[in-house]
Amino acid sequence: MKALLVIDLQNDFLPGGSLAVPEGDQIIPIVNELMPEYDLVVATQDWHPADHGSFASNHPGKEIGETIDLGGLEQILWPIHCIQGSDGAKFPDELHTRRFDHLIRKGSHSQIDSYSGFFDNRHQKSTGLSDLLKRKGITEVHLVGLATDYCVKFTALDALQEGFEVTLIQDACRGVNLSPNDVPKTITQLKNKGVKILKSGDLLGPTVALYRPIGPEELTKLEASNFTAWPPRLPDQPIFYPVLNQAYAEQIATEWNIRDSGTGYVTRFEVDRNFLKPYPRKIVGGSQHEELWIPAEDLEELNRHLIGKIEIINRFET
Ligand code: VGL
Ligand code: ZN
Repeated sequence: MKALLVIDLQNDFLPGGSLAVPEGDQIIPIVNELMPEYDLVVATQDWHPADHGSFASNHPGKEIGETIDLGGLEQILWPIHCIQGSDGAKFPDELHTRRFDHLIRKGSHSQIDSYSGFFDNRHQKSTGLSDLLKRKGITEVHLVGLATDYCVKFTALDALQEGFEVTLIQDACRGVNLSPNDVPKTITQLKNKGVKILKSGDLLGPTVALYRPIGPEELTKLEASNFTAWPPRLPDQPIFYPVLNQAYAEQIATEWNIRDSGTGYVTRFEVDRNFLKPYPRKIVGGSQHEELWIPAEDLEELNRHLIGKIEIINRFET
């Protein structure tokens, strides 16, 4: 079983934030696309009290970027960031946070920093992440988020030590680069320790499986195309909404199609992933409810990008 660990993808680390990681915002759509592929998604959140020892402003006379001794450990001083409950500590609106199964907060003790999602920097207090993953049967973790050269790096190292197979998804991470080559150095160091370095394209297949609930009338039209094309939308249906989860399609088929026509069917079809990239994905209702919004006028183009036939995978009746 595989888990995706989404590290510190918080407003303060994004462009415009107090500790902005260059291009940090560019990873958000990639993380959104990756999350549905995993058995478990765990997010970490840097979560500091106002008097945190990693803030330069809490050490009069010290500057951001300087190093001090904090309780016997070397500590880099940062701008004020990710204060508990602040907007800067929140996740950006575009991130599909309803895909998170668990949230781990770290850095809450004022006298010790916590870069890793597993342990504080002294390696004394556990966040519970390792036990949680093991309890869920996870043997492999994939890492995305911010920042490559700090929190992602130390989370990866602890994950190895905890016995997980570890992969870093390079295009879904960005680093601070306090010194110009910190990110490439981090990547080399992690690779040498046994972390696999991949790109999101290596993990996301060439197609996306989509699901759509239908009633008997639409089934007849699908049959007429030998299950190779979606019929044109009606004038009052400006958008075609396939969904990304089988469970959600089944719920709609039972709640709506049965009520309207006595029978509901669930279809599954595969579409070229690149073709779907520009269309917005919307999370509606609960965490299972991810829809793709395709304008009716693009439906023929969608039909040209179907890979294989439209299948009927389920039938529901009253
Ligand atoms: C981080 C610096 C300070 C990180 C957190 O998320 O990488 N970096 N606090
Ligand atoms: Zn921090």
